[in-house]
Amino acid sequence: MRFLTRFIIVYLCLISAHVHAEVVSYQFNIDYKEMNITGESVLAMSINNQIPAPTVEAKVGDVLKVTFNNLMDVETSIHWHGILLPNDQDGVPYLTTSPIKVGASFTYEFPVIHSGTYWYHSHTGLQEQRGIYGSIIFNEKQQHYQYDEEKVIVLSDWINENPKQVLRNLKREDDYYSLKKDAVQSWDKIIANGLPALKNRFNRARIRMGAMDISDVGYDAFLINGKQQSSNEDVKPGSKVRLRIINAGASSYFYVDYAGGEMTIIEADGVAVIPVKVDRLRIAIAETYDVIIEIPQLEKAYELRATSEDVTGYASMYLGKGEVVTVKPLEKPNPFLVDHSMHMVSVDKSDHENHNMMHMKHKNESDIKVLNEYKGLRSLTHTTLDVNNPKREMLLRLTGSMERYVWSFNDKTLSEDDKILIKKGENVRFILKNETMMHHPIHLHGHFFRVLNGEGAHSPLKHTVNVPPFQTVVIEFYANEEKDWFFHCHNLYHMKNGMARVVRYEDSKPNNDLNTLFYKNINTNGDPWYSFADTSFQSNMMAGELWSMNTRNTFNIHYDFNYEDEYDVDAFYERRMSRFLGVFFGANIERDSDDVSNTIVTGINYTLPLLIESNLRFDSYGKFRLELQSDYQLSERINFDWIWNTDDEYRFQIKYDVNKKISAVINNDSDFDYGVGLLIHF
Ligand SMILES: [Cu+2]
Repeated sequence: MRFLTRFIIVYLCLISAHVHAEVVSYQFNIDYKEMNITGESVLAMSINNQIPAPTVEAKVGDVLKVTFNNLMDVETSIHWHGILLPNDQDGVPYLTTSPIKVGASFTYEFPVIHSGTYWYHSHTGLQEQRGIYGSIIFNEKQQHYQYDEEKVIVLSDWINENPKQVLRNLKREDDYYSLKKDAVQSWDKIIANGLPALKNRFNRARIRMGAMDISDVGYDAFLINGKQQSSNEDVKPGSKVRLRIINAGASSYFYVDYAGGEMTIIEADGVAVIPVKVDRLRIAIAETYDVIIEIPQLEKAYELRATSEDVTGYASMYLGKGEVVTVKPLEKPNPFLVDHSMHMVSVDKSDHENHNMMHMKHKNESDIKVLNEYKGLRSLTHTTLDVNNPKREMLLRLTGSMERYVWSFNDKTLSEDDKILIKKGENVRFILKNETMMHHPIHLHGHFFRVLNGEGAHSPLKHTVNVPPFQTVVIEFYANEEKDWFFHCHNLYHMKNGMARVVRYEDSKPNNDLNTLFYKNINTNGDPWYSFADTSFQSNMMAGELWSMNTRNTFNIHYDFNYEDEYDVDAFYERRMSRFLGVFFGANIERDSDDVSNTIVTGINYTLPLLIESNLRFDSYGKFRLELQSDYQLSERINFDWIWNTDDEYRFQIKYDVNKKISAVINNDSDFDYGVGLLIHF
C-alpha cells in the first residue's frame, strides 16, 4: 500500500513536471543567400538570412520545438549535433528523420534533458559547407559557474568554389589545393631544408607515402561568427567572459589563441570537466569547448584568434576597446621535417621527443600549454561503466588515402559495409586505429562516449573525438538507446567519400519505409562516378586521357596521335584491389605507318617503393611488357615525369602549371620525338 502511494505521488509529479515544461519555439526559414566574403559573390545557404544560423537556446526541462521552412529548391535537413534526443528527431535524412522537402516545413520537437554548448547543421549533401550551421545553448536549471557574461564563438571555413566542385577537385588530384595553400612540397624546398628533409622524403617514398597532408581543402577565408574580423567593444575590463567555442568548420581544425591571457576550459563537448588552464586551444572539427577568459584591467582591445591548423589563414575577434593587443601569429608547420606519424625528424633531440607537429611552437614561446590529444582533460564526475554489463569490443581501422580520395572504416566505405551491430545493455568499445596520414574527428550521434585518455574514472565524455595520424584512440559507451545512429568522420569530405557507418541496435531495428530507402539510396547512389579529361596539343603530337572513377573502378581511354597516320589508343577497365594494386583488362589499337594492330590486354598496376608506378601487361599475342613511370614536383609549378617500358619506348616530360586548367609541356618521346605544347585539364 505504501509502495502504491509512493508510486502514485511520483507518477503525479512526473505528470505535473511534464505539464509545466516550458515549450521553447523557433520558426526558421532556410533559403539561399548572396554572400561576399572575399570579393566574390557566392550563392550560399542560410537560416533566417544568417550565417551562422541564429542561436537556439533553451534550458534543461524545456521542450524545444523548432520549425524549419525550406525555401530552397533542394531538400535539406537539420541534425542536432551532440544532443541526446529521440531517434526520430536526430535529423539524418531518411535514416532517422524525413528530409525537409522543397517548399515544405518540418518541426523538430524534443525535451531538453542535458545542458551544454552544441550546434546544429544540415546533414544533406555538402550544405553544411555552404552555411547551414548554428549554435545551441542548453542552460542548466541552476548556473554554477562564475562569470559576468558569455559569448558564442562559431568557427567555420569558407570557400567561394561550389563544394561539389571542391569534391571533384579532390578526386582528380590528391594535392589539388596545395598551390592555393602555398603548400606545394616540391624538391627545391626539400633540398633547401637540408639532409634531414631529404632523408625524411626518401623514407616516406620507400614506404610508398607521398607528401605530408595537413588539410584537404584550400579555403578562401576562416570565420568567427561569420566574419573574418569583428570586435566586441562592450566587454568590461576585469570581467570574466565565458566563451562557448564551436568548430563548425567543414574540414578545418583550429587553434584558438587569446591575447589577454590564459583560457580555462570548463566544458568539453558540453560536458563539465575539471577546469584546466591552457594558453592555446586546439579544437577538432565538430567539437565544442567552453572556456572562461578574463579581460585584463587595462582598457584595450584583446584579440581572440582562430588559426586554421594548416596556418593558411585565421579569423579575429577583438574584445574590449582601445589599443589593439594581438596574438603572436603561429608559424606555418614545416611539412618537410615531420615524419608520417607527424613526429619531428629534426636533428634537435629535445624537440624530437614528444612534440608532434600540432604543437610546434614559435621559437620563444616554448612553454605554451596546449592539450595534447585530451591528456589532462578530466571529467568532473566519474564516467566508469558498470563492469557487470556484457561487453562488445570492435576494431575500427580508419583507412583511405588522398590518392583516390576514398575514406573508409576497415577498408570499406559506407556503401560497401553500412552497419555496425550492437545490442542494448552492452558496454560497447570501439578501438579506432588510424592508418592514414590525416586526422579524423570521429562523431557518434545520440550518445556520449568515454575517451580512454589515461584519466581512469575521470575519462572525459565526448560526442566527437580526434584520432591523430597513425595513432589509436579507444572509446566506450553504455548502449542505452535503440534503432539506428549515424557514426562518421566529421570532415565533411571524408564522410561523403565513405568514412561512415550506421550503429544499429540489432534488437530494435527501425521499421519504416523511410529507413529502408536510406539503405537503398546507399546502394544505388552511394558510390558516384567522377569523370575527367586531359588533352594536349603539341608540336609533335596530340595526346589525351579520359577517365571515370568511383571507389574501386576506373574506366580509362588514352590516346596519342602524331597528326599524320600514326596513333596509339588504349581503353581499359581497372578494378582497384588495394591502395597499391589494381587489375585491368582492355584493348590497344596501334597504327605505325601502314601497319595496324589490335590487341587484347590484361595485367596489373602496382605501386612500387619510391612511388614508382609499375604496369605489367600480357597481350593476345602472348607478349609481356613491363612499364614503369613516376613524377617529381621540382618546384611549385614545375613537374617532371618519365615513363619507360621493356619495348624500349620512353618519354620524358616537363610540365609548367600556368593555372589549374592549363599547363605548358615540353617532352621527348621515343615514337614522336621532341615537342612543345599546351595541356588542358577538364
Ligand atoms: Cu576523416
